[in-house]
Amino acid sequence: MDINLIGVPLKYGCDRDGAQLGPATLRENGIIDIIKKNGHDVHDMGDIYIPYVVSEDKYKDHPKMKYLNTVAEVNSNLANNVYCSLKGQSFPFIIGGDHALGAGSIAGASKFFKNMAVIWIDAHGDINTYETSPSGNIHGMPLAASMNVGHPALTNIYYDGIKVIPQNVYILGGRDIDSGEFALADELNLNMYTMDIVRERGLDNVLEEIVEKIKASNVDGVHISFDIDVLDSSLVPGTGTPVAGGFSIEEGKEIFTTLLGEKFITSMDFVELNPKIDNEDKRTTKNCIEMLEHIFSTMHN
Ligand code: DIR
Ligand code: MN
Ligand code: MN
Ligand code: MN
Repeated sequence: MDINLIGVPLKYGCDRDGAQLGPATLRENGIIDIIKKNGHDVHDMGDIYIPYVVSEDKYKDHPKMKYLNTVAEVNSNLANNVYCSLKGQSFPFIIGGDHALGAGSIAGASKFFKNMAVIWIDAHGDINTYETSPSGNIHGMPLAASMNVGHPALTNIYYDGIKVIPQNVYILGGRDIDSGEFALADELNLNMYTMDIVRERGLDNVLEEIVEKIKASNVDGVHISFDIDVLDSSLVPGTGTPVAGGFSIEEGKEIFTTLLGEKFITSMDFVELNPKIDNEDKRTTKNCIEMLEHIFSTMHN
């Protein structure tokens, strides 16, 4: 595979210092070599520029969304990088940074594809709006925005309006979903596979159903957005919002073995590593690297 690595050292979407260090930490720990040694061609596009904003200004643009205009602008620049990568026949692999960047990745990919699917792998739904968000953090809103739900500053990133239709959205691993998010998932009839459902039906069965549904839909691109907090909190203390009851490393690997094995994945995010709050043993970074080794060894050449 020809891979464009795109760093997005964003922290304004989670409002937590340290999330901006994700791309540098993954590069320091060898992500480029991991991609290369698995037979891929990699082009490190560097980091998307993140303007500096003082925390006193976080509500300057909107009373219920932190750093709104900055997050929107960064996403627009990311979107164009993703679009250009796909135009150049490269696979955009986006490393965060917080999950607000998902809106930019999806905007860029959706401009390239006629009809795309998104697999959102996360302990959270990320389908809040400023009206339902308990935090005001935009990293809890990108998937709603991509479906054209929420504030225009977010739904009109890169180009106006809907980026992915709700029937092409798959949410996997959710176990800390806000009440407004459940209401929206219901209203839009989203394909939501919460951790309760995964435990009840089995991960392999759930993955198989997602694959079958995607194959039966006429999508021409599939984006994976992987929030590392979908892994169990004991494995990822170095993420902003760890949640118990998550996937093991083996289960995380199984997800990618199945999904990447289908050869329909066309872009991917890997987000929410916060090296600043990791354990002394650097457990979160190590587990991220182990996941990345698996991802790039599973991805076809
Ligand atoms: C929470 C946390 N639902 C919020 N979201 C996170 O602030 O909207 N998403 N951490 O990954
Ligand atoms: Mn190349
Ligand atoms: Mn997330
Ligand atoms: Mn999350």
